[in-house]
Amino acid sequence: MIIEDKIAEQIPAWRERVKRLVAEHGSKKVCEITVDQIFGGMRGVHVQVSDISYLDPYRGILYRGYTIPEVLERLPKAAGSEYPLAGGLYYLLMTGEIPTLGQAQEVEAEWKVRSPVPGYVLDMLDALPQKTHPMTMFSHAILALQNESIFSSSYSDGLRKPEYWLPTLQDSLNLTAKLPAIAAYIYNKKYRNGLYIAPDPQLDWGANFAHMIGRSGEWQYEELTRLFFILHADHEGANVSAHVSALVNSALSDIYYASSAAMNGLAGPLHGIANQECIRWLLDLRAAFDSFPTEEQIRSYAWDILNSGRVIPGYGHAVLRVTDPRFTAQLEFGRKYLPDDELLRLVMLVYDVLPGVLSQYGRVKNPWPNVDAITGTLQYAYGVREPDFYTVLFGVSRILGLTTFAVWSRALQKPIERPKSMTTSMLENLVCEG
Ligand code: HAX
Repeated sequence: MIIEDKIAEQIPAWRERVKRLVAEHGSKKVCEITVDQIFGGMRGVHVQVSDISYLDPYRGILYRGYTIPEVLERLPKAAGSEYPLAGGLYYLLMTGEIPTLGQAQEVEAEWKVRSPVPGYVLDMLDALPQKTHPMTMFSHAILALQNESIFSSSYSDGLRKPEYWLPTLQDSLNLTAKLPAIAAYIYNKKYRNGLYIAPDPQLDWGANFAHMIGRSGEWQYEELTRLFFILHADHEGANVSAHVSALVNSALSDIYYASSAAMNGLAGPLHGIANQECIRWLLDLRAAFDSFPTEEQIRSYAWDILNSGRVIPGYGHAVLRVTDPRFTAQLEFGRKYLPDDELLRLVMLVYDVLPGVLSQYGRVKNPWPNVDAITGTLQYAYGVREPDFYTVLFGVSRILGLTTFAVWSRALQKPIERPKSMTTSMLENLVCEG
């Protein structure tokens, strides 16, 4: 398998590089930590090393050093499509190299073989109450697959540490292969009376999701799905879902445990669920006025929200200090295919108005839109009008990055994470002594 061969080839040099860095510079300080940071969500504290992706405050996410426009341009495309194959992206994340079309297709072919979802997972989903949130269903489905973990069974059989990464890669391929079908099953069960559509072996990973929710042949929606899955795949190693996944993995829990836990973090309104909050916010904004709102009306609507102490979803970011390039990529898609869509026009008008309001508000460090400010609008325009579901799509994509990180953590034999906590009195005493 090409990804496995490539990683095996790269491991000795990486192990040597990390070993040398730690041996020669192990006691060097990377950053100081202040009381502010301890109480302030550890902002800016470097706690993780990830070579899979890096979030640059001004260039946005870099997958293996490539910006979003570079990734969209350089990765091999599905036949007749403007957007990359997710298989090619997985190859890039895993190996750091831009694949050929053949290599991207090989990953897609691996996924097809591994894609069938066991019946017990579907039965388990069927047994959940209908009102269960799609993210809860998604997390359950991933966890239900845990009994299939090759890493866990190999570990029990005495797997050696240098080989931990191999079954982790197998688990990663097995899990990621099934994600579009799991997501489609959840969508159909919840919103389409349990409609079942088998995957189409002719279609790629991204387009197959579109097909399985009944969008067969809807070319633009297939394109949107491909774009969506590329844009959400990773956001460096220390955001909530990435950090949760890394932490759980560090205990040598397998990919299924770690990914399910990560999805529980992604389900928070300050993280992935923001995409469902955004579309609701936009629909509420539209509904608040009889006709399409003016700039002045949007401004006053936004101030009312801020003055009542609520956040405006889709704006702001802990790291980014510019418009999120993932927002821009989707805006370009919308401008091209949905120029007359009313909600998209509203997204654009809000984009004209809100950064000014948030800057004037003064507290927000980044007044620009993040990825979530538009994702729901595009889904909505193509008839996927169930906001609760949007974060599942985010999760399908994000697990590509999380599993890559896990494979490399095992390859580099990272230890269990165990930082240290302290009491408030200890901190008070320490500050007084200082
Ligand atoms: N609306 C209102 N207030 C906001 C705001 C927004 N969009 N963004 C930040 N603020 C407020 C913060 O709540 C904070 O207020 P307090 O001083 O009362 O604590 C203050 O401005 C400073 O915050 P910050 O340093 O600029 O931002 P944080 O790093 O603390 O938070 C968030 C980053 C993304 C959580 C924040 O901007 C936010 O809540 N945005 C809206 C929700 C959202 O879009 N989340 C999705 C982010 C992308 C993501 O992870 N997707 O999965």
